[in-house]
Amino acid sequence: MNDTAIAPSSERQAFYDRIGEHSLAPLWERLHTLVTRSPATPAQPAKWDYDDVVRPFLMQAGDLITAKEAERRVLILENPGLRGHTSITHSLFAGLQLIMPGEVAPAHRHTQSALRFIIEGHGAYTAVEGERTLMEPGDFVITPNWSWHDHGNDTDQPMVWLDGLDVPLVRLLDASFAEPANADSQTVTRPAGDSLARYGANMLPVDWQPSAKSSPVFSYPYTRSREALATLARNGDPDACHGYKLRYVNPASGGSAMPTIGAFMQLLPEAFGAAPYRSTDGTVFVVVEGKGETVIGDTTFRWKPRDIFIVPSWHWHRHRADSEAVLFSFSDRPVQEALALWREERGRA
Ligand code: 1HN
Repeated sequence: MNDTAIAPSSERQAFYDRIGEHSLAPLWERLHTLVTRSPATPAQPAKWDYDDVVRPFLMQAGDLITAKEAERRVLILENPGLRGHTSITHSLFAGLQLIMPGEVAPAHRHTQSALRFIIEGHGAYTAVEGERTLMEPGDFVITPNWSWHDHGNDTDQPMVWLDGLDVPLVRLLDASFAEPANADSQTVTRPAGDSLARYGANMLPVDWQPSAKSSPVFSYPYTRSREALATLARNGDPDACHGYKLRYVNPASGGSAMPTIGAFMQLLPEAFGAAPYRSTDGTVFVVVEGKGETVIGDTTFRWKPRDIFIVPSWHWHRHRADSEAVLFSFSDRPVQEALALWREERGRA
């Protein structure tokens, strides 16, 4: 596990060239980049300023192409260390999707799992398996893998949300299947709010057995998450690294809402300075409320509501809140936990 590669002698290089013609290669030239002492991701820390940079471009995209023509009008948040890979971390995709008034993003389904975190607009819908969910800023909405979904905006304002998908992970595993529906919009088969009442009231239908690994609740409204965090903040001390942090769960299993993506929401009290923290799951953060900064390695990223930033795997970082702040985040933590790979480390404040 040397850290430095030694240029091969011409005799060795000639050997590598000969074996290369037979689809063979010397592991000893590559071992040190594969089996590293700690994670060495090419992904870089980065921040996207929503109001001043991303939103204006998103609105320009709205003039260039319709949602129907694009199928999904999404600007990819591409990690500067992974250009051309359509990824924000090695395993995850993030993008911002715009639906203008009157538009529909046609129904389809795929083996990639998706989450939506609502950024702006009020009352456009995502339909999942025949049930529409109206979206408000701060809501967390899921589209489990292989579920039919379409989006529509019957309001008079643009609607924007963050899409988080396990697209790069599914690509790694060569397990992508997708299918368009035969109509743009799904027939509504269940009234809005049905799944939340059935599965999201800390109760489950008697005798119901889950048939999928994802949560039967499609929408986790911000009002509820925010209220829970506010109550926690009144009732006890914050965690030194996270403030008050909750994870979104599948009520049928206690696990993450979807098997491949974990999602979280945390409250940082006013003037809170977090202790340093790092973990192996590269994490995408969305600022919901408040202003502050996150120091990632040597770089300080100032943030405000609707900004998005990425902390790559195993990068020390610490959050500081000027005013009381709320951060949403997601990562591949459930995958790493299932495979016994996930690690974390806490530093001193
Ligand atoms: C997708 O199907 C959606 O359904 C959004 O809204 C973003 C990014 C990559 C691949 C598929 C959607 C996506 C996506």
